[in-house]
Amino acid sequence: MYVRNPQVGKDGKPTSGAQRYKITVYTSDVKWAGTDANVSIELRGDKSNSGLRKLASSKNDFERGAIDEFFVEAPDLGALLAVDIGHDNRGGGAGWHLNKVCVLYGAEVASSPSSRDAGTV
Ligand SMILES: [Ca+2]
Repeated sequence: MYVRNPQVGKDGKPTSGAQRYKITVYTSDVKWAGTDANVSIELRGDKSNSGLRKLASSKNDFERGAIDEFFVEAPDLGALLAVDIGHDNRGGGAGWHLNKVCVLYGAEVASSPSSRDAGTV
């Protein structure tokens, strides 16, 4: 699943200067942890930030105990400083318990502190 932006060429590969960020989202394995709300992420680096990107796939993602992977293309953000993830509170039982989110880019992995309730974007 890809969240595309204009930095991506016709062949789906990043144009020069773009980076591909692999986002792995771990939903907690607790009651009512899953959500059907629209989940968005923003990656903030020391050079730039990605802007808000919707994370969605064709399947029912962000369910209890699930691990969902997404790719976000963005210009090189520099060193990743912060990852904001949240949802729009839509749908029944929108509340979402996020265990953690990992961002893989280049050779580096950034991981959030474990276990928290995801806020609303
Ligand atoms: Ca869902």
